[in-house]
Amino acid sequence: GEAAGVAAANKGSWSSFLKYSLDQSIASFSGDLSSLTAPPFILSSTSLVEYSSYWAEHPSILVAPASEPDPAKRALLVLKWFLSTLKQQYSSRNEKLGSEKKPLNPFLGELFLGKWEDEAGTTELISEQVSHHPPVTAYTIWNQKHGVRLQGYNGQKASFSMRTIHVKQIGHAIYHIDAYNEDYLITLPSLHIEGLVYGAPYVELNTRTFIQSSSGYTSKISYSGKGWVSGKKNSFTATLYPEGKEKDILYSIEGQWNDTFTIHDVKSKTELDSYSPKTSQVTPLTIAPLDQQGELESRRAWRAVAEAIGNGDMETTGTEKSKIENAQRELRKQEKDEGKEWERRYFSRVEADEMFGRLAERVGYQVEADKTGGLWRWDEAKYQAPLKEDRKTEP
Ligand code: CLR
Repeated sequence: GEAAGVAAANKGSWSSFLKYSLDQSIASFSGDLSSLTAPPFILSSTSLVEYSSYWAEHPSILVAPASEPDPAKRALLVLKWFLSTLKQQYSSRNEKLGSEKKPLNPFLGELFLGKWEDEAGTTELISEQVSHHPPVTAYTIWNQKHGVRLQGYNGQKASFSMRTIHVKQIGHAIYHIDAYNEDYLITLPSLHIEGLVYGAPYVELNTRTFIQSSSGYTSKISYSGKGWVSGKKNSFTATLYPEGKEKDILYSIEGQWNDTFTIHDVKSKTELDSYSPKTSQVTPLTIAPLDQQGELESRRAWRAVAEAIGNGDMETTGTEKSKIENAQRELRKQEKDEGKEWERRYFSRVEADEMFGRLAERVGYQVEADKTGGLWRWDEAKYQAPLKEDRKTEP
């Protein structure tokens, strides 16, 4: 029947996609995932600039550390929040759409703005594409009531092996609590795409990441596909210890980041808490209606493309995409002629600051600013400044 036909067609596309990907890897693939040609049914109508919102779909878990007076427990709450975001970050598309998808490649200056309103008060999001070649997204998420701000940026570097796409994330996040003037440096996991040969790609995390606090605590999270403890996918183990004393573990967390994990107090050998991202409620993000969005806002800018993808109309998808790409090319040409550079709306390049440098050194984190067009930070002054006449980007 029709379904079998579709399946066969998909299989065809998959094998040619795989073959193409492998050819590319052999013929010096640049590592830029946006240059990958994926089969139509794997295209998402969501731009990568939207993915920053995965950091805060549980606002009350994000702000919880701000009301904890004990610094070690505070660091534990930051770790718990980080772990609670992983399911949203890495397996939500899989669950909602049936497989991992290839996001739209954001244009330079593309914005995604929104807020979450719930029992935690108002939590706000600004996400901006700060580089196109290579693609880099910067974001900040803050809650004024609780005095918490997250900011970060990331790009990806990809490579192929026989059946897998390996993705290294370049960038980091910083979580700040006003009340304690405390910073947490968060490093990002590497990942790979599994299930490609079955035409059902999904993300698996690997390697390890760190959360280093300015108050002197380190969290180390180790990811393993099929856990060595449980044999289940999406497994991890995490330990929290005073910096420099890796053997002196205070708390440990283990389980699956897309299922259940448990938190232990190692000294007293007690289970403190367990958490299941499956049963915890996410707060939906509110964004402005399309007609009230600025021209640089993602959903408005990509509207025609998203509609065409939704209709499975690849020809219109192509022409509408080209319109955006050509306009961008024209802009870059103009800037070049005028010897100017596109001014980022909310973020600026900085030299590494002292606090950040110290935290990075603690966990052996290397800033690869050359691979992300710079080290990007939220620019409060830009945020406060009135909009320029020619940049009516917001409602
Ligand atoms: C972006 C930053 C987020 C976490 C995150 C989750 C999934 C990643 C995505 C990042 C980058 C783009 C990504 C995606 C999974 C698949 C997709 C690597 C790191 C690539 C471009 C799609 C390749 C096409 C296959 C599905 C065939 O905080």
